[in-house]
Amino acid sequence: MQVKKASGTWDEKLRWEYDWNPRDQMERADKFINGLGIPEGYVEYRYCLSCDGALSERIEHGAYSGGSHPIVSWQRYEYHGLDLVRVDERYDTSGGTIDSGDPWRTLEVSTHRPGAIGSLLGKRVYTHTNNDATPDTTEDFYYTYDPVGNVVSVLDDSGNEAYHFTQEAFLGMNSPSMSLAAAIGTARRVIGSWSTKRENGRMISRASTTSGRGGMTRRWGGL
Ligand SMILES: [Ca+2]
Ligand SMILES: [Ca+2]
Repeated sequence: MQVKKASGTWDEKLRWEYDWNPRDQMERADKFINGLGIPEGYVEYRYCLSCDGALSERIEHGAYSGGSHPIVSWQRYEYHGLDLVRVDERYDTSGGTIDSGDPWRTLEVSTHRPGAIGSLLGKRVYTHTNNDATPDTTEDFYYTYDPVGNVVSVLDDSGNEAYHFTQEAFLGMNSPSMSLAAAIGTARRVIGSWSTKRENGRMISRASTTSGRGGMTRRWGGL
């Protein structure tokens, strides 16, 4: 993205660069700001060849500091078939920087209807506020669908409607404009890893390497 200055010349404010693997999957996205040659941050993506090529890890590197880009988030995705059933993250037991030797803890566990790509039925979300693997907050969400498979509402632990969705007759979602995953506080964890996808008029949520319509979370290219 470039911004025009009063002089009529253009300033580069934001630029993304992407690397792809031989299977056409994004391996890395670098974010550059203000025309600088060193990225502001970047994200690496790893894929599971034995899981239909699904995204398996997402590693986010923060701002350049002390000669490197420290890892600020390292997440792992686990599947049953094509359904994403669990998201874990690495954490440092003493609050230090995240590295490949750090242990895992669970962020989300999802349940799906049976089927090759089963609708999401429920999700348990764990929030961690300190440096151990014991969740400090646990929330459950349940998904309800209309007869053709669109998400209608998300219920909380008590059966109260936490979020409600309406659909246009032809595939579009009227509301809410914000993403479903963001609404339940999981956007930070799944940014860049999920997309909304519609198949035969049915909205599904799945890990994907392609951006989809609707925007259940931010799409590829976002930090
Ligand atoms: Ca560490
Ligand atoms: Ca804890």
